[in-house]
Parts: sequence; structure tokens; C-alpha cells
Amino acid sequence: MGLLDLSRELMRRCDALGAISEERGQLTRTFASPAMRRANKLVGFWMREAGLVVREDAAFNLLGRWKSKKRGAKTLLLGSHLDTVRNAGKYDGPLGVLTAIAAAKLLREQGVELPFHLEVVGFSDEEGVRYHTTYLGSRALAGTLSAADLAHVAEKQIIKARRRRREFLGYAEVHIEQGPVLEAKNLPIAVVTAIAGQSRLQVEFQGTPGHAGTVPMNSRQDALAGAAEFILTVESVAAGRSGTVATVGKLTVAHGASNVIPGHVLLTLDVRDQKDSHSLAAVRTLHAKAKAIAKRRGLKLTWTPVQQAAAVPCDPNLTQVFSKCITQRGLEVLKLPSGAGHDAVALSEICPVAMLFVRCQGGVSHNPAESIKTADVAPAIGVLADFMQALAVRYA
Ligand code: HGY
Ligand code: MN
Ligand code: MN
Repeated sequence: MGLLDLSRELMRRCDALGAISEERGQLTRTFASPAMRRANKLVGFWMREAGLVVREDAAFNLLGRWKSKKRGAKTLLLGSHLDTVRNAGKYDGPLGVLTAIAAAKLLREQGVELPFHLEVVGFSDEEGVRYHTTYLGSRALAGTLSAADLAHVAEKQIIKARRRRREFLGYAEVHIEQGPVLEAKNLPIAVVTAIAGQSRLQVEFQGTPGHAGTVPMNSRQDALAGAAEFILTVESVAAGRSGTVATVGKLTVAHGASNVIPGHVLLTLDVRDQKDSHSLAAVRTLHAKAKAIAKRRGLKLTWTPVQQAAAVPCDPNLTQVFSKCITQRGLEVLKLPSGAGHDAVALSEICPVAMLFVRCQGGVSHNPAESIKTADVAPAIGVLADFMQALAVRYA
């Protein structure tokens, strides 16, 4: 099968996978849900069709293995995640898994023998929608989950997915850019230099629930009004710090009703920067501002860090191999940092990591309007296959 046929097939597979959801009328697949099991079943079929030996590990990660004949071979891990955010697009995650399957299929059909085992992985929980902590599947595989990480996870057995630390020679991931640069430069793919760090927190404002019709405005402890003031503060603090982004993505009003003054509000806070010192400074500033708002409004503030993921540089050697493969295909090498988090962050704890970005329309992602072009998938599959062959020369 040539590159264009493989790309067309991949696009059809993204459509089929995009129809597997736990929510009617929109694409949502969260950790360990029945929809995720159905997705693993379908992708597992495609892995087998490419000649890979398929299994699901204890963390519900889907793994397709192409065993090398070389004794004592290490393993190259390629893939991305199969879970999604709510009301997601169909390429964030699946593109990376399906590109890896296509590249493996291309090399196997060419009769290539690799001096390393190849494993294609579909991680089970990169987005962290279910437990608000990201990289659950990849951290389980990397063996870096702490007892604290597992405290709120029902599926304790995921810790058994842990692999040997020295097993992998590297991890590479193909992912949509989720930004506008490739489109602006009119390039199909780019190589990733680093992945932003992220701080995920839970913030609660507790006031006094009351009757909307009888409590005078100057004697209210309105938790939602306090949260609203904080949310606008998050926006203005981040807007004032170049390179820092901050988002309140989820807001829950307890016992919400139109005629009740909100007494308890829970919100999520996501703060990122390519420099950890910058995002940590922004979190400290926002904590101080939240305290001041709570004090002035007579609210109780509960500030709970949920997860701190450090910024991760991609491995210069693997990145150089990707750059060479891009050049050999006659394409310009563009190097981009990633503002989005990826499973490569978790894998970087146990092996070198590298990433390839693929252009997506308008840079739109975490949105059903997410879209890519078949013509851009072809060079991604080709470069990934070339990457594997370049490493085969190095590890022969
Ligand atoms: O949040 C992120 O950056 C990724 O989509 N999980
Ligand atoms: Mn993703
Ligand atoms: Mn995502």
C-alpha cells in the first residue's frame, strides 16, 4: 500500500474511531469507559491487520508489538492516546496511534527487519478528564505513579502496567499541532522542541447559600460572584505574562438554582508555560489574589494542587533524526514548542522522547471542528517510517 492509500485509510479510520463515544451526538471517550474498550477493540483489529501482536495492559493501554529477531533487542515505542476530552475532535490522539500502525504496516510490507522490537501504543488516559490528573496510562506504563496519584483512582491495578525502565530505546509521537503555526507557514509537519509544563489545581469558594429575593446585596457571601471575580483575574494575570497561559475549564455550582445565592463553587485551574519557574510564579500570584477575593467577600477558600507536570525538552538526538528524515523528503524543517501536554512528558522519565506535529486547520483542537488533510498525513507516515529505518541503521 503506498503512502497516499495509507493516508486515505487512516482518515477513514479516524472517522470510524470518531463515532465511538460515551455521549450521544458528540465525541467523548474517558478513561476505562465502555467506549474506550470499544475503541481499543477496533484499533486492536487494525494493529493485528498490520501484523502486530496485540494486548491490553493493566492500565487499559492498548499495545501492538512487532518482535525483532535480534537477541537482547530494546523496544522503540510509538503512539499517542485514544481517550478524548468532552465534545472532542477526532484527531487529537488517534492520529498518532494510527500513523504508527500505518508506518509499521508500510515497513512490514517492504520486508524490513528491525534490530529493535517495535511497540505501537494507544494510551488510555492522556486527557485526564475522569480524574482531572493527566497521563494516567502513560505514567502507569512508565512506573511513575505515586500512592497519592492513585488515592482517587478506583482502578488501583493499573500500577501493574509498569514496564522495565531500561526496556525502551525511545518514544516518538505524532500529534496534531493544536496551534496555527504550520498553517501560517504552509507546511504539513514540524518537529517538536519541548513540551510545556502544566499545573492543574482545584479551587473552592465557600460562602453562605441564601434566598435570592430577601438577602440584601451588601450582606451576601456569594461564592459564585467570588469565583467569577477570580476567573477574570486568572485571565488578566496570564494575559499580562508573555508565554504563560491559564484557564478555568470547569465550574461546578453546588445546589445551583435561579433563586438561591450560590454557597459553594468548585473550579479547575490549568496554568502552563514553557518555563516551570514562570508557571509556578503565576500560580503563586493567583493563589494570593484568590485569598484576597475570599477575604474581602467573607468566603472560605480551599486551594488544592492536583498535578504538577514539569516542562520537558525533546531528546536532541531523536529530534535530529526526525529533522534529517524531514529534509530527505524535501520538506523544510520547522521546530516548534508544544503548549499542549502529551504522553511524551510521562515517557521522558524513562527514555528519550521526540514528537512530530501535523498541521491542523486553524489550529483548532479540543473542538469537534478539529480537522486535518489527507495530503498532510502522507508525509507524517513517511517521515515516521524513515525515522524507524534511520534508527534501525543506528541500532543494527
Ligand atoms: O491538556 C493538554 O494539553 C492535553 O490535551 N492533554
Ligand atoms: Mn493529545
Ligand atoms: Mn488533548
